[in-house]
Amino acid sequence: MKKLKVLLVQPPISGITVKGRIIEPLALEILAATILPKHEVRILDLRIENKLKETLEDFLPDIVGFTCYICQVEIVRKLAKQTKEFNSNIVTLVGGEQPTHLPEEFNTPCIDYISRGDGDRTFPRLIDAIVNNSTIEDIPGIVKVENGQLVFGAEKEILCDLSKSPIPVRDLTLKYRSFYKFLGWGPVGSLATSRGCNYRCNFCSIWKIRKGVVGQFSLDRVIKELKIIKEDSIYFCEAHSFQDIKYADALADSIVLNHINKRYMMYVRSNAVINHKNLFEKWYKIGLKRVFIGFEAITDERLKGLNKANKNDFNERTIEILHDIGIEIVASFIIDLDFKKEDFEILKKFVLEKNLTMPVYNILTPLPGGSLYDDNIDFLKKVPYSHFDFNHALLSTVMPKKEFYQNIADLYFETYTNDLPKDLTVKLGYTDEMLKSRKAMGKLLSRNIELISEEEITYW
Ligand code: B12
Ligand code: SF4
Repeated sequence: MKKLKVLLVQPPISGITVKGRIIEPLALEILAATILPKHEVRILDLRIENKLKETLEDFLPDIVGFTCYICQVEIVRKLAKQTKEFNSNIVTLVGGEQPTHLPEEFNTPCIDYISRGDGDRTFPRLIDAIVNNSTIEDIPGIVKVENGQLVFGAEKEILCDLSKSPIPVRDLTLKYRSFYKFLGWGPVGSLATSRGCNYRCNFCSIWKIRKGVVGQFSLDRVIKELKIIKEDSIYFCEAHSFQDIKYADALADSIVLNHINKRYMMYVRSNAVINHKNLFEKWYKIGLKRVFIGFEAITDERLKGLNKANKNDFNERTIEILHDIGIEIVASFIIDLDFKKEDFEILKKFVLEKNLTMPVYNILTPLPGGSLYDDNIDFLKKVPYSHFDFNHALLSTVMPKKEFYQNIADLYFETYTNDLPKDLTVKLGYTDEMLKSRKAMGKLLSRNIELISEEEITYW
């Protein structure tokens, strides 16, 4: 079989406030693993080096594949166009979250194939089909773009048995790895212990895209990856890492047994913290120093409305427990479109009183796969994809738009420039320099929101 040159591309960062969060392109490293050494593969990370043209000239690929989230649709279409302009014989592919939801958005002459769902097993079959010029009809999730029409293959695959997923080829991102960082931690390596989520929050697309199925990687596999990853800091790339408590407990034991000394950050839910405090203490001892928690709201009524299956009391107690242990919390809150001045005030008071050190305020954003999106689809089609970054109010707000944004900007400013109690900063290991950069970050985040407001966008 002919050996092809395959270039896999991570698009540049779009939207705001994500500049300090660059995680290794796990999807591309996995895809590469499925076709190596049969074919030659390169990964181009455009978040770090803006060199599509140079790479095309230097590598002369036969195939170029792009991964794509919602806010990257326009940029990926543009990159595919540049690729075809360079050489129209290059076969272009796009896959990932957004093409899985809305393949029709990629129906352009610059794109040849769209991949929906997990690519672990389908990608090598697609490459074979391209080499052999054979039909894609029986390949799960593959869509061919043909004369302006989308020709669909078999139903997309959601991989449940993750033993079928190869280990990401991290050597392909060697030259970028020192740039992978996450909110002050870096360089950061990344891995997953699971895919999918058991919960059913109605604003979230994670469980929907995987049809509610959760898959778990074996403990051996995770330990193997931890040993492969050279970086001392690890980002667990998944919905949340304590879905299976027995597994999380056993993983902690294996980490100790294997003498792995790293520090970890992971997504968790507050009910896991409340119900398994001891496990968090155990994990803290082996390196868990930061968690991301979607608190979302601070009233039971709003939590119920989001189907979060959680209580505010849990959230409050979680903060106390984690701060007491010494684990930093990146706490995200949803700014609902019906927010009024008093809602902002109550939220600000809560964050300040609880001494949350890293709050994130996400504007409720309709995502494909969710009812808020479906109910407003005609209107949302007019909104640029680059604005789906959780920092733009895409639907109408109860407050006048400018005031709404100003309140978010004020929230960022005031909840980052506050002084924190000394005992807490000592527990969390914050140095004076870190405290200074926290304040600077708050000012920057606040200014970013003001800039969006000044753009005077009128969708509605
Ligand atoms: C890690 C992560 C990030 C990282 C970035 C990682 C990266 N490499 O870019 C950070 C934290 C920076 C981030 C930021 C954002 N993220 Co994010 N993120 C995730 C998370 C937690 C995991 C994604 C992941 O790596 N999965 C593991 C890989 C292996 O899976 P995968 O990407 O789906 O890839 C598989 C298939 O899709 C397919 N595939 C993927 N690409 C390709 C390409 C080809 C050619 C083929 C054939 C197949 C293929 O094969 C892969 C293997 O099976 C998910 C939530 C979740 N739990 O899934 C959200 C998620 C992907 N993010 C989301 C969003 C909205 C964002 C933001 C826009 C908003 C925000 N503020 O968070 C920003 C924008 C970033 C930007 N580039 O501008 C949404 C995407 C929704 C959508 N429809 O696109 C998700 C689903 C979360 C959600 N809220 O619903 N994110
Ligand atoms: S918001 Fe978190 S807990 Fe809720 S469904 Fe999404 S990933 Fe699961």
